[in-house]
Amino acid sequence: MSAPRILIFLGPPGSGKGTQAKMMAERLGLPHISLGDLLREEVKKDSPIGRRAKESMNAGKLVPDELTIELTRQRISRPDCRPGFIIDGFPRSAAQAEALDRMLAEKKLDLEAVVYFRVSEEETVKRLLGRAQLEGRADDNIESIRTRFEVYEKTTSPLIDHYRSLGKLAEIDAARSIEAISRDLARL
Ligand code: B4P
Repeated sequence: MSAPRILIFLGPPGSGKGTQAKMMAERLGLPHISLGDLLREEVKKDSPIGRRAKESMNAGKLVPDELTIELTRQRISRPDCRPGFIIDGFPRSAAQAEALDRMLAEKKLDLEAVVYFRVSEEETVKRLLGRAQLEGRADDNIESIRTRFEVYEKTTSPLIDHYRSLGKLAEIDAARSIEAISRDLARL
């Protein structure tokens, strides 16, 4: 049996990591784990996690690490993750990266690669404002988008160097069309 394939998709809000993670997961027959989607489900259910997460999410801030770490731990322990998984939106902080390292080590699993979606703030703001008109997501408004970008720069972007130093980083020019990016990813 081949080793489980574990891929992390990392990038600023609106970089297309969610879009591409979903497509690649379908192509490889692996589960796609989106922390944003998992959290939005909790909010919809009005669960204790959802109630704690809602305010931070709408404001574009990170929800507390302990919630996302617990959600991730539960999700990756499900049997469908045995052949591997593609995770987007986690880790988003040094504490989350350390927790994920520990979870993988406990399961004796190796991280295959971290795909970093490189794109400017200007381009992603345009995309997210476009999505706001189509889907009306509570956090797709200009204030929340700016905050999400600031949080990304300060707390999440240091993970790029961390994974680069581990030799795990694969960088992708995410300022192009969905199809062009998808073609590049298929060659990974
Ligand atoms: P997410 O749901 O992850 O939201 P996001 O960062 O904005 O990314 P999303 O996946 O939606 O966008 P994508 O790049 O696919 O998180 C939402 C909130 O949840 C966070 O702000 C935070 O509060 C909380 N949260 C989530 N994870 C957390 C964690 N680990 N710790 C703490 N808090 C956490 O881009 C999507 C848009 O761009 C789409 O509209 C798509 O159509 C468009 N698009 C994609 N590719 C494109 C392309 N190549 N060209 C043009 N448009 C494109």
